[in-house]
Amino acid sequence: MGRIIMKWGGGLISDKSSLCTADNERIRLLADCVKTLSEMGHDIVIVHGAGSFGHIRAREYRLNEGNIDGLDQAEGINIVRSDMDDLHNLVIRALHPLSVTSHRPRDFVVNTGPDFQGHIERFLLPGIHITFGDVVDCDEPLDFGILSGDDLMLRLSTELPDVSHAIFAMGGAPGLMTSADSSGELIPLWNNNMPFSGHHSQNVDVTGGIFLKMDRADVISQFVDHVWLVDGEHTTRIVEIVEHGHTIGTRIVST
Ligand code: IP8
Repeated sequence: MGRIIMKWGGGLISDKSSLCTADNERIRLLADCVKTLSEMGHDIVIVHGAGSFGHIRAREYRLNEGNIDGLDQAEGINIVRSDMDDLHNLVIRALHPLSVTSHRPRDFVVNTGPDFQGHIERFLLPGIHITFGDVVDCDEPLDFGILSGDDLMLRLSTELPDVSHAIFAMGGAPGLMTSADSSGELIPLWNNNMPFSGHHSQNVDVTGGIFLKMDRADVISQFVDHVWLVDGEHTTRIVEIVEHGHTIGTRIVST
């Protein structure tokens, strides 16, 4: 059974416009989906985003820019880390009675972006592992920064052995769309030569939104057979990918 690396988008599991508001029902449904996949015998890594538990305050304290002279950001680092712990604990609780191994990036990662330093082997023990986008320490002069869950997806999907699926579960759309308005159609198969429509709320997100995600998904598709962007509100679609190899969503293929 292959290893499944799964991202639960922050906008899917929280209300992005309202500080620290989790969507417990969606978390429960995603957790049930993981239980199903685990019963099928898969090793699973869950990476969850930050949503309104991370982006709003990280922007307020400009944590994505690193250490800024004259600005007291220590309080912001503590608040965002503690809020991320709250969201993380909600996710872990929903996964009960599965036993999960949690990896807080701040405990094993230095630096941000796709080349962050950190031992990915810790995700190799059989079973279910879970991690998330976080505030991590960085080399001077930055001192700290924001590691996106999408960069964790990239490293975990390309460096762990036997990865059969990398699945990005998002909210708000069935997959990648030709246009953001109501005339938009789902793009069922996508490679990085093809256009797509995406909106990055630069006023909210401190990481790269859909453009970062598609960039990372494209790299992953060079290593992993099944790379998908799906509507995480329909968790049966995730199971369909694993059981049947197809569903309603966007499959990302390498060029
Ligand atoms: O939502 C961002 O992670 P992402 C992490 O996966 C924080 O991009 C703390 C804003």
